Amino acid sequence: AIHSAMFNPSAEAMPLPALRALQLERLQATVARLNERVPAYREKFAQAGVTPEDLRTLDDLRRFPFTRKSDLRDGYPFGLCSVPRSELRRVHASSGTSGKPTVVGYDENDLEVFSEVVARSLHAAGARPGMLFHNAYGYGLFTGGLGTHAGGERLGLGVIPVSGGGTERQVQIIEDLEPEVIACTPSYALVLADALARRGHTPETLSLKYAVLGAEPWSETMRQEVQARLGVKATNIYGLSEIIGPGVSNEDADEQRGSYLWEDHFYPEIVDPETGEVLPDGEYGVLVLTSMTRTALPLLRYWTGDITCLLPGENATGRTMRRMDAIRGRSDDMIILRGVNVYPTQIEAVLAHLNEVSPHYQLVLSRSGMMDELLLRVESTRLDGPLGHEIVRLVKTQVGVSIGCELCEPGTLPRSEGSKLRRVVDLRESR
Ligand code: ADP
Ligand code: K
Repeated sequence: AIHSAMFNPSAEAMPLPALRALQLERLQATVARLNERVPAYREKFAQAGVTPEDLRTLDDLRRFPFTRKSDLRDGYPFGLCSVPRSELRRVHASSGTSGKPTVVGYDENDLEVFSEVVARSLHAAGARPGMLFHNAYGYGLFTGGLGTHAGGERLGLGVIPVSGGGTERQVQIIEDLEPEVIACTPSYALVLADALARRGHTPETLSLKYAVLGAEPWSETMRQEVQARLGVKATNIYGLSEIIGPGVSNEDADEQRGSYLWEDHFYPEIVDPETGEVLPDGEYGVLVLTSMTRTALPLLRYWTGDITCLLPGENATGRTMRRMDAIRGRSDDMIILRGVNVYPTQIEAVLAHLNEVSPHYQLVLSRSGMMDELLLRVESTRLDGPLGHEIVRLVKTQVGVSIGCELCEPGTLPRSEGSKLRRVVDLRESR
C-alpha cells in the first residue's frame, strides 16, 4: 500500500471489520435521527412497519424503505431537512421531474463532509497540494462548481473558479496560468481539446496532468481520447446533489478501474431495478445510497436510478473501500445532456402551454462530433419556423438546455400501444 497516495489513509484504508462496525453505528444514528426529526420519514417507517430498533445488522437495512426523488419533490423545498432552516449554510438545486427543482440544504457539518470527500476524490485523481486546479464545472445552483471548489481548497490546491462555458477564455487561462489539474464534464474536455489543438497545442505543450471528469456517463474510448489529446490521466468522479454532489466516488489515477466509493460517509447497495431486492457485489442493478454523516439532509436508501455494480476484490491502492463500475445507464427516463439532467416531463410542461402543438412528441438523442444533441420532434398543426424557434427558446429558458426542434405533421409520431411509450430514442453509440 502506498499511503501517500491517499488524502485520508486512516479512513480510506480502514480495516474492513472497523469499517463495517462504523457503518452500522452511523446507519443506526441516521435512522434514529430521521425518525425523531423528519415527520415524512417517521410516516414512511410506520408504513413499512419498521422502527429504528429493527436495524441491528447491516443486512437489516434492506427492511427499510427507499427514498426517491419524488419524496424530495413532495417535501419541496425543505420538507426532508432535519435541521432548522437557520442552520443551513448553503443550498443547491437539481432538476426535478416536474420542472420544479429539488432543493438540497447543507449545514456546517455537511459542508465539512462535502469538502472532505471531494479532497479525497481529487487526491485519488492525482492532484497534490500546491497544484493549480482549473475548475470548469458550472458554479451556481448546480453542485459541481462550488463542491469541487471547496474540496480543492481543502486539499491545498490553488483553485481557479473558471466555471463552464466561454471556451476561448478557458483556453487563455490554461495557456497563461498553466494549471496541472482540470475538472469538467468529459464531453467538455473534448471541446477544450479541440480548441487547444486549434491554438497549436499538443499534449507536450500543455501543463495539464490530471483531468477529473463526471456529471454524465462516458466511455473508455472517451477516456483514451481525452488522455491522448490533453496529455492527462483522466479519472471518473461520480456524485449527485441529493447525496452530497460530486465526490461520492472517484477513480484512482494509477489504477483507473472503478471509482472508490467513500463508504464511511455513503453506504452503497445495488438493487434489482424491478423488485428492489438487494443484489450481491459484482451484479449490476440500481445504485442506492444512504448518506450516513449528513446532518441537514441525510437520506435513507436513496434510489439514484443509476445502473452500476460494486466491484469486489483486491486492489493495489491499499484502500479497503469498494469501487463502483462506470454508470451503464439509468433505470428511469432521465436524460443527461451535456451534464445537465433533463426529464421528458420538463419538456412536456413547456409544450403544454402551446396551443398549436399536440401532446405527441419524441426526444432523439444523438452525437454530433464531441457533444450530445437533443432533438425534440413534436406534432403540430402549424409547421413554420417561428414556432420551432419559440419552442427552442422556451426550453432553453425554462429547462436550461439547448435543443433542436422539428415540427411534424399530425399523426406521424409513434403512439402508445398499451405499454409505456418510449419517448426517448437514444442514437448515441453505446458508451
Ligand atoms: P451532478 O452535480 O453530479 O451532476 P446532479 O444531481 O445534477 O449532480 O446529477 C446527478 C446525476 O448525474 C447522477 O445521478 C448520474 O445520473 C449523473 N452522473 C453524475 N456523475 C456521473 C458520472 N461520473 N458518470 C455517469 N453519470 C454521472
Ligand atoms: K448530472
